[in-house]
Amino acid sequence: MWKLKVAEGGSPWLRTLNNHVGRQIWEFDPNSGSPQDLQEIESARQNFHNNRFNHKHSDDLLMRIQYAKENPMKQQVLPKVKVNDVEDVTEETVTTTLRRAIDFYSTLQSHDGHWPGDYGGPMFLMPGLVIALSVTGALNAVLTDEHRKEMRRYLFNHQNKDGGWGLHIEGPSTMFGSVLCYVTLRLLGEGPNDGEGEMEKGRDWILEHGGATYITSWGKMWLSVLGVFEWSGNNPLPPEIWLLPYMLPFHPGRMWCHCRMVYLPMSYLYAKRFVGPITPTILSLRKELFTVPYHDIDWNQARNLCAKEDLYYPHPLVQDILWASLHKFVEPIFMNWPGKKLREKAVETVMEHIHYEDENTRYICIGPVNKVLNMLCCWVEDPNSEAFKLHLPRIHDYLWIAEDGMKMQGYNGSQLWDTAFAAQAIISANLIDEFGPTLRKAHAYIKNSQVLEDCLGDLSKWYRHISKGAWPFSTADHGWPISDCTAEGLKAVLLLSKIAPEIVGEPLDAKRLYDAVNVILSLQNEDGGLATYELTRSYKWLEIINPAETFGDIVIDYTYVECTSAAIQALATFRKLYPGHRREEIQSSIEKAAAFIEKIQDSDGSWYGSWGVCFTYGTWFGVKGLISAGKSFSNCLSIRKACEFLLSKQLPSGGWAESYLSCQNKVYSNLESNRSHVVNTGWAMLALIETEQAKRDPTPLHRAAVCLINSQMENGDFPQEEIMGVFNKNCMITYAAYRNIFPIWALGEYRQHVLKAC
Ligand code: LAN
Repeated sequence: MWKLKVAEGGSPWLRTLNNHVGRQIWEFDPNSGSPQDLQEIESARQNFHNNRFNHKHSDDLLMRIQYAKENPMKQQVLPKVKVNDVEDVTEETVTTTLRRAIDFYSTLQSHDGHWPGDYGGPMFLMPGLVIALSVTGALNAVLTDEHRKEMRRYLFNHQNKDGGWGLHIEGPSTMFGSVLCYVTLRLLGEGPNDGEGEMEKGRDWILEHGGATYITSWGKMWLSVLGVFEWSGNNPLPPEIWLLPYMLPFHPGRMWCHCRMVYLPMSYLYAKRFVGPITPTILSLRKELFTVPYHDIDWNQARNLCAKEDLYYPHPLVQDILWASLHKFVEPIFMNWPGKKLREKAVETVMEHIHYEDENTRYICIGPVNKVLNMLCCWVEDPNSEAFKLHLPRIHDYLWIAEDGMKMQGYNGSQLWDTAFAAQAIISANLIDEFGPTLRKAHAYIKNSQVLEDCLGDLSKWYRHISKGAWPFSTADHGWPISDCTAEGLKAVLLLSKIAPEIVGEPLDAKRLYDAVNVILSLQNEDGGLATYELTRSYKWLEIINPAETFGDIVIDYTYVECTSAAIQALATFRKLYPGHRREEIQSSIEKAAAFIEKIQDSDGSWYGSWGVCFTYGTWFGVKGLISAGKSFSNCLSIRKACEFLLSKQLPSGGWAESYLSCQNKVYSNLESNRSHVVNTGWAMLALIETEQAKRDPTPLHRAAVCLINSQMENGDFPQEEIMGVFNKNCMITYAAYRNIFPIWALGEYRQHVLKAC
């Protein structure tokens, strides 16, 4: 049976700062699992498969099955509450719902205090891993038969009815998703005509849409590495860009860290024109993926082809001119003497940056894309290198298994983020005595995950911001500091510090709080807003050189309502407890941030959320930021407009439900069928409660509460509905913990601030 292991090492090649706190790894143990366990898992898999076209999101059941055995509920499960209308919503019904919800959610907490969970969603990540491992010959050594079987299960489960695969689990078929998933299945041992026609259907989709020459630029790069595409069919990624002076606005050091970190190893592979071994499978793929014989393909034309299904951010003409000139005139210089000398130097510099990133993240790397690219580069540099060996065990940090199969996640988890939210949600319910032990463990996790040191060496040489005092999104070993993770981490520890230490443990040292405040202040931009990991270092117009057709807004680190609001909330909470520390700076930072938030509000009263779906998420942050800055419904027009906006979107059922299409199209869209979604309902409720809606008219809140109470399942869990996370405007990502956190948080606030106040 598959077993989730938390906070364990197990390989001499693993490095850690804190005994692997937060690390989550799945291992297959053929000898464990009673026949009943195995039967339960098997039926979960069957159910998923049977309903896969209606319910595309898995329910994270393997973890739930395991944890139900390991951490049984302490109390007898209270009977489920059912309310027929707003009259039935009493303090008692809400309290019972909350008890059931937190009791259940506590059983999902692991011994190190965090809540493990699925962070899958995107479909283009596992292909990178499988391609990188294939070309290095390590595939079968790193991934067991069971891993590969579960990966195939996942890919088949997420094949769309039309035969193709999407960019993410809920998306329509794209060339990027289809070609990469098809190729991955082939590398995992599936024959071109195996199964019951699935492979054939996949191939048909690809060929009917023009064949693999129409894949996006990232796909072209992967296929070139694998040997089923020519490097001359790629637009140039010259590593020499790293040698240019930082002064230039397009210097990679000024780009968004994710963009910089992904194009860094890509430029190495491009410069080397690295191609893996040409095996019979590769030769066969060259026949399977294209509409014309491989040797007749016009590679120069292929550089700019892209299927219309994939085109979210079409290249502007200037970009195509730029790539064409680099391709025709500049590349030949670097490929031949004496330009070649400069290329060698550039490649060396790029490799230094790769090693720096690997070392400073203990080989986890900032994300799943640069993780596998860096690993491949280390192998290309030296197949016997220590660096490559250090990379291998960290692959497992990215893999997750649920009833839909094994997936590669968008990060090495969302540990800190979920734990910081969960702690705030549970505190809001004000049932501290009952759930003290849960909060104590969560507190420990948050304290253990703060980043205590800056990265090594001269930070500016490596284009790194300070990290000391920050919180990461996942684990301290990952270690990249993030503005709003720091803010949410700080908020959580500050709230916990107000509870008796006998219950929740000792509070964090003030010095460490000051460090966190320092990080937040250091991340505020001139315009008052905060971006994700660093300051905004260049201009919006740089987006014209974004070569990734499927992603929007990736070139620089933009300012976001979420990050800015979280910073205000954290600073305002801190100020109440430590009024003397950096008083004026904090005051002016909050004012500037609040002004920024007001400025970026849409005219309809909403805020666009970039990292959650979408206007309900952004508006929750917008409102909460302004209120934390001291504004209120009566003195702030922005807040009044926001309320009006949210109320106008409430569904007849009493809930809210936003579709991922809101993110792509930047227009509020309900989910089909007008059902409500527990997570959107939670966000909208939280925002409205914040504005003291209860004093004006509590009915919308009562109706929303009915909706959440009735959604709760028999065991206290909440249902997993549509995917609720997003990045780069167009790609969805799973936040498996949100289904528990936000109903708890919203009902908790509702109980305290609506029912008790009414
Ligand atoms: C994340 C995850 C966390 C997220 C929040 C902290 C929630 C957000 O408020 C700020 C942005 C941030 C840090 C974020 C940015 C984009 C990430 C890193 C991700 C969504 C996780 C995966 C994604 C990354 C870019 C995926 C890899 C794909 C590429 C296009 C490089």
